Amino acid sequence: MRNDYSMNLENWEFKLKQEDRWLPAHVPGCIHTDLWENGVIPDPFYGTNERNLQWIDKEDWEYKSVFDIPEDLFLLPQLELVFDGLDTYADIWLNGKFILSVDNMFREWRKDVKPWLKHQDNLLFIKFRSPIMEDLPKLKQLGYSLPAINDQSEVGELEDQKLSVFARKAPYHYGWDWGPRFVTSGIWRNVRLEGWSEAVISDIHIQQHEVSNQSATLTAVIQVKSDTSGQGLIELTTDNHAWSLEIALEKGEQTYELNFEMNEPKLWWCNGLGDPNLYQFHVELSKNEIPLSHKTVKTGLRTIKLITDPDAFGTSFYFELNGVPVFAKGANHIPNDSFITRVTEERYRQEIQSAAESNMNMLRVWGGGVYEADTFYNLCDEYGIMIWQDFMFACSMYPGDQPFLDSVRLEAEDNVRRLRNHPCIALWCGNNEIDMAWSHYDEASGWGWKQKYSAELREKIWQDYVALFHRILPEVIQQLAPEIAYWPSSPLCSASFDEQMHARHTSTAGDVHYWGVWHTGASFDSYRTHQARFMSEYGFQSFPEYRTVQTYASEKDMELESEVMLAHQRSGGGNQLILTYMQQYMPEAKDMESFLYMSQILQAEAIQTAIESHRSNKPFCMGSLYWQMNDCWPAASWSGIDYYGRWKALQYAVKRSFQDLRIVFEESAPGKLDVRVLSDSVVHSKGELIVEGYDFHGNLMSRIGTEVIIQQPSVNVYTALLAADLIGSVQPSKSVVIAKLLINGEEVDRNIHYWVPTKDLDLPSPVVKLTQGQDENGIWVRLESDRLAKQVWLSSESEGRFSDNYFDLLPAYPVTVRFSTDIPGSLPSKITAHSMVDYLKIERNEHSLPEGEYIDERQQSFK
Ligand code: BMA
Repeated sequence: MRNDYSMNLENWEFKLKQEDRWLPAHVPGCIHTDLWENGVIPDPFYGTNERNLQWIDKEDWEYKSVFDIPEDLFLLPQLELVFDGLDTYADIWLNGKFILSVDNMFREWRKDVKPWLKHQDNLLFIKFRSPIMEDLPKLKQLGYSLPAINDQSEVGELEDQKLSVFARKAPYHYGWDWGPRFVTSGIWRNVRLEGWSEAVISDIHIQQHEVSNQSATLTAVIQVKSDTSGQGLIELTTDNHAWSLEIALEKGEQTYELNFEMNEPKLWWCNGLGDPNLYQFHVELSKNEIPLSHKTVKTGLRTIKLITDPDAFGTSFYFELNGVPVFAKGANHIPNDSFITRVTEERYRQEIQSAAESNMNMLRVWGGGVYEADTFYNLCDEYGIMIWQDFMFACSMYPGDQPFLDSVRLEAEDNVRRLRNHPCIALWCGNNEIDMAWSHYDEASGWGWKQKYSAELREKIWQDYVALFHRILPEVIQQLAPEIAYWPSSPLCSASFDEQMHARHTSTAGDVHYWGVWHTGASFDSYRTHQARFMSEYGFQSFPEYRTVQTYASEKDMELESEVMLAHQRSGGGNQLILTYMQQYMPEAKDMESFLYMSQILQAEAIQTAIESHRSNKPFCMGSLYWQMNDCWPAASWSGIDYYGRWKALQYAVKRSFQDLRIVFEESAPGKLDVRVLSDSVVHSKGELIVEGYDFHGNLMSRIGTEVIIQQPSVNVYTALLAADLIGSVQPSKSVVIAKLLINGEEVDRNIHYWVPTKDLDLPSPVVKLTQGQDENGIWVRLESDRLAKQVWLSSESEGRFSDNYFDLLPAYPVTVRFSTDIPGSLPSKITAHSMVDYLKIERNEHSLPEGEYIDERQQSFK
């Protein structure tokens, strides 16, 4: 007979409280997806369906499972029901006996249920109370409302009653400026029955004291639950190493510490710096040579520090991994779905793989979503993506009553304990943008929240804030994961109130969210002038591609300001901002599909400017995380990857701009060009930089080249190159500068500079030849053009991504890209190409073709 054993509960059904009919349910899942799967409600994402589904969160919902217990599990003396996540307010009965009441989506719950279980026909019954009805009285009782700017209470027909702040529940469920309002209820993580006898290992924490290439000094902190006493033995193994510890088992819960050392460990490195080596630590507990329990944890050995020390510019803000300062390259991650339980391992993998492919080394799990699934962090460990982990608080002030504070402490403990063995965790951060929004130490700053309250209330709300983010959360980190830094809020100039008082507006310390571009309409050039020690947010919106829009809008809705399109654009004024910026930078698009394409090019140009200027400012700036990596539904948003995992133009631009070696241009004055090579590479190498001027027909006007010693953070290769020397008498609107970097004769980067904004380019109509083939590495596509083809967009009917896309194709530089698909065995049925001229409103010059011509060689040869 096994002595520790668990089984997931299955066969779930659900119903509306006041109805009799039970329907099949999915666990993990939620009420919205269950209703949808049973045909009770339509696709919540389609059209304006969201509006008609707001009744769901005002109701109580019931779930039940009838289950038998296999004999060997049933006979174990200890049987516990474990709930990994319940959303959110629920009472639970087992075989008619009330066993548990829960009130925090982010907690794990465990209940000893041995006395009430039967061998067969057990009934677990969970009643979810409406989160709206539950929290309305709390608002009334508080007597004043708390700010929660993204809580779309009016969509939920609650007028201005912002309830999200009372619930320990994913903030984005209540709506956000990129997402709909679906306040779900349900069993969102596994429910299982766990049994054991004598003793069981309940938790292992591999504490890392000192880690270097030479050795690692570690402690395995092992938690054991026991209903027996006596001599026990703990054995720890990894690779070919083994350690053991004799213990005195005692009844109850005990913690044992096994100190050990490893010589020449293989360290965990982030993407770009080395391999993300992982170790499996296996722990076995036995008594009198009889094994009682075993457990395995996977971790990587590394040190990650946040360095905030005075330096020549102010106070540093950077991550140091294994002693190496790292420029953080990445994005902000939001939940991948409004109904988070639909996110499969494949979807997580696709996101994290995309991050790694885009040369990122960090993602920020932003505080308005959820503490992510284990799978997410496993993948980040595996791909070397460091995680800036927010606690789940964003853009709101929160209540400070004792039950709320206690609940948060327990939630923090559960999640820090769950995640602390993941080497990817680089930082714990208290919240998103709350400190800045309230701005306690600067009367004139902030979002106008504090001014709405009396002096007394103002002080109370601030003290409630201090209790959460400056006392409870750092205490939990100190207690459970002391080797990881805690940062109270993002953005923030300093964790110290004293320093905050004096340095509120500084950008020479702390992290910054720069939204001058976008929210306040500043030009893309402002990215160059607004620098920070660490840029943890900045962003620019775009629309997803046409086929994504088609999943929520019908042909008649395909207008920017149609009701349906507006329902999928949650940033007030978002469309207007896109239009205004488009007028400034892009040529006019001829129709809706063209507009979507153009919006993506616009976004890519904005973020490329930002990334390359942040990197150019290294080491003053040591991080660049744009807003936002992904989407939770198909919509207009700041994402680089849409809801269906489709890479927008942005994602390809990011991939290029985040390369370890990157050529950047800057016009120091009109017609004067600087060319620089940025490097995050740990190896210093020698290369050759070649700069060429071309007209749009591929005629070479100039070529210069020089040897470069590539070093971190950058080398200025050319200063103030004159347009006249590079392009001769060709008009700036018809010419281009190309710079390429060769190492050992191999091209490692190529970048393009135009002298005028994209909207002023005199684009020719190209004839592009497409050749497609397949070899042992998969599918390739080769493109050649007789003239400049601007922003060539390759698309394929089957899902997948190209090694490069949305690039400029010049006659002198044919391009070969590869296509890869996430669906094994699937081949792209047809790859098509388009470029900017196809989407323009203005008539093209009469001597050229009205649109680009794309000759598919493969198709021709088949004719
Ligand atoms: C940032 C984020 C989000 C928001 C985004 C776009 O400040 O923290 O709250 O979605 O801006 O407005």
